[in-house]
Amino acid sequence: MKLGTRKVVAELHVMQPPLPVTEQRGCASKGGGSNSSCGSAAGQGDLSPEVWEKVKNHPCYSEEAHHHYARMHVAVAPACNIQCNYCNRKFDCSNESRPGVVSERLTPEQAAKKVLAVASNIPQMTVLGIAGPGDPLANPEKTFKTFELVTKTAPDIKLCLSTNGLMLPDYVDRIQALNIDHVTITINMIDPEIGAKIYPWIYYNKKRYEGVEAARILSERQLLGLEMLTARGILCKVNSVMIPGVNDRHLVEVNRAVKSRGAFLHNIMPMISAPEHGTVFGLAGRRGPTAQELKALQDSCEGEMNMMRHCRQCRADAVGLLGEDRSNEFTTEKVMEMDVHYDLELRQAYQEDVERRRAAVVAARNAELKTLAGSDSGISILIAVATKGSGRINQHFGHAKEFQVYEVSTTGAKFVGHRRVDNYCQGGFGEEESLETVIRAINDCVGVFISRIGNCPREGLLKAGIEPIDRFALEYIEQSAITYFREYLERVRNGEIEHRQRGDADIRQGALITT
Ligand code: CLF
Ligand code: SF4
Repeated sequence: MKLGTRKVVAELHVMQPPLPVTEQRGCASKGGGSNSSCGSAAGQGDLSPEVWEKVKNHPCYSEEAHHHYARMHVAVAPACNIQCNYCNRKFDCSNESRPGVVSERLTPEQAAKKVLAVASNIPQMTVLGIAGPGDPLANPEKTFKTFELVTKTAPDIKLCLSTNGLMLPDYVDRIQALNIDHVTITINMIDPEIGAKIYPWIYYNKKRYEGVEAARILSERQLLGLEMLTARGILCKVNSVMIPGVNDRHLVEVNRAVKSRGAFLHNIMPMISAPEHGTVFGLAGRRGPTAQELKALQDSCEGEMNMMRHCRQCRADAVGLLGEDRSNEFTTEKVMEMDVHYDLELRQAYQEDVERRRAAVVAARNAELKTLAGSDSGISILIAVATKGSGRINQHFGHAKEFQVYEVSTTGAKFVGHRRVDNYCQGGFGEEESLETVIRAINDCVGVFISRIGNCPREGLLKAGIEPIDRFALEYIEQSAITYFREYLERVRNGEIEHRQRGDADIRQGALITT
């Protein structure tokens, strides 16, 4: 944006009124959570050495790590023992990215071979997760057999499990014995009346339960499982799906309940509910939250415990950095033909190099942050960033399938979310329709950082009041964001721009990724 002497109107993102705070159920931490900072953004200094060792290269448990390290899922668990009204498991859909969707189901043996193949080709892949497409603990033998096989052949890979929690108390000992150090439980309610609106039925102890009774059993089992795991020192993350009009306000209570039981991290995710997904909520026209509704809820819970904001609601067969999907490179057919050489030393050497690059990102951010020392301003802005990883602004506007969103203030640049989009440049041409969806997705941001951008989208963004910023191409994200913010404050102070509220933004409900 050319500034000159022209007065430019910059807008502040909409600040929602805080959600009402309900009565606290007790917050005696069992050691999992910390209020010191956003847990997923917490650095080494915020955590005990033991916990840091567990999270430092886990892309979901550490926001900082997610720029550098990858995870993979293997889809060995097809069956589920409950029904969620936002779920419809689907197969053979390679360009749809949301939980429950996979292209292939694998046997434990196929899965173990796939893990070795991916680990050999992507040395920064540090975590194997089993997350479906059904519930891993409704398929315990396949799940645990897979973990056993991987532990034998690739001992450096962290094991991670994601479950609805119904069967969790029965398998805690087995989880501990297998050194599964990270467990996610999806907890959407602690009030069975609300649960009855989310779960039509569960299947438990060879019996089908419905309504409030089903939700009560599920909730009791989830909270018991969480307590048993945290008592054993296993890091637990709680995922909650934000369903406007059903559990949105209630999730503040859920947050307190899981914090008091020692959960390390709380991940409140937007419900994905397009009618074409065929879910009960989607077909009924129930909408997911807007970007600012989600952020307001996450912000209101942040004082209580560490919040995760970088979840990508992955497929059950996702491979790669969060936000990228390389599963098509590792289909069963391709994996079975691969000549796999698992080289532990090579992986470790690569990861040492990743750590050096990561330390450089942090050092650059901290140095830049010092330039804001003494700045006294209540202003904060949101910016969007196109990145392919490594903490750098290294993606062309037209190629971005998602934008990472940072909140920047005098305290620094904080990752607060991501917005999935249809990439603007398709087949070498810009798509007007795609530009509109991009603008709607980052409408609450004052600017978008990209490595390059064409004239047409540049003009479209400017018209929408979003500044395209390509002068930090290939630089570090947080360092550049702080530099930009310092200059932004100067422009506000000298009257070049006026700082005021921007509107809300869309969360892409279709959640489609084009190949
Ligand atoms: Fe997979 Fe989940 Fe483990 Fe991560 S995903 S089992 S904790 S390795 Fe991560 Fe994906 Fe969000 Fe899950 S971004 S959906 S939180
Ligand atoms: Fe779907 Fe998971 Fe719910 Fe089962 S627990 S119905 S797989 S979202």
